[in-house]
Amino acid sequence: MHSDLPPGQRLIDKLPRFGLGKFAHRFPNTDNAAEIDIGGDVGQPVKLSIPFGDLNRVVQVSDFHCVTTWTACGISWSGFRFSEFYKELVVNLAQPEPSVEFVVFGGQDGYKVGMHLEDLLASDVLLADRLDGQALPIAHGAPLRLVAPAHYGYKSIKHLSRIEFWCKEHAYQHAGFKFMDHPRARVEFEERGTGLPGRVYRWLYRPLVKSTRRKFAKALAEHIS
Ligand SMILES: Nc1nc2c(c(=O)[nH]1)N[C@H]1C(S)=C(S)[C@@H](COP(=O)(O)O)O[C@H]1N2
Ligand SMILES: [Mo]
Repeated sequence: MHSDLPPGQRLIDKLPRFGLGKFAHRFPNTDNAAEIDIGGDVGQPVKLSIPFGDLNRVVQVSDFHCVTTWTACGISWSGFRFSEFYKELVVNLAQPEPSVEFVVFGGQDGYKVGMHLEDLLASDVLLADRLDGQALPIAHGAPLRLVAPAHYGYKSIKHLSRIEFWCKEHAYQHAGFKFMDHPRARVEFEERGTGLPGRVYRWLYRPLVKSTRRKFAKALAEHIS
């Protein structure tokens, strides 16, 4: 079963709370009703409330691949297809320019990441608000997160609060160093970052996994106590 993991990935048994160290101590506001701001090259900036009642709810079981080489298999998400969200809600309500190609996401914790619209329209890309049949926990991105299984986990933004649609590739402040981001970050092609071969990142990142997991778990335990 696990012999077909993507190149350089290793199986772990449970999805950990994870990310770049500086985000370990940042948490979403869970007091207010959750809304997503839509902006960029659009005719009408809008706020959309979660859950998106008009869209079809889908359940998807998929594997999750972190760029630091861990993979968690068979994660059960529930939410809305990004393609449907875009075509039904964004196009109708925000009226983006027809030539929109690039999307910048922002999280409540200050995290930002960009993706090509074409990659986001794949049928396995979700905006998820449930995990294992329960409301999405803080650990994994409450109130809403992106799930893009074909791309490294750093594209699957948690605590989503803002989406910008742009006609051209749009500069954004990546949370880490520039070499850590790849515009597509496809797992299949080991596009871990920009500038170095995919295999080199394995050796850079692998030693950091254990301590990062510990740091994120400890910060969450302190936050909820
Ligand atoms: N807002 C936000 N989204 C984020 C991160 C983060 O720190 N903040 N970390 C990214 C990274 S590197 C990974 S591997 C996944 C981890 O998701 P998990 O904590 O549910 O395992 O979230 C991604 N999305
Ligand atoms: Mo990651």
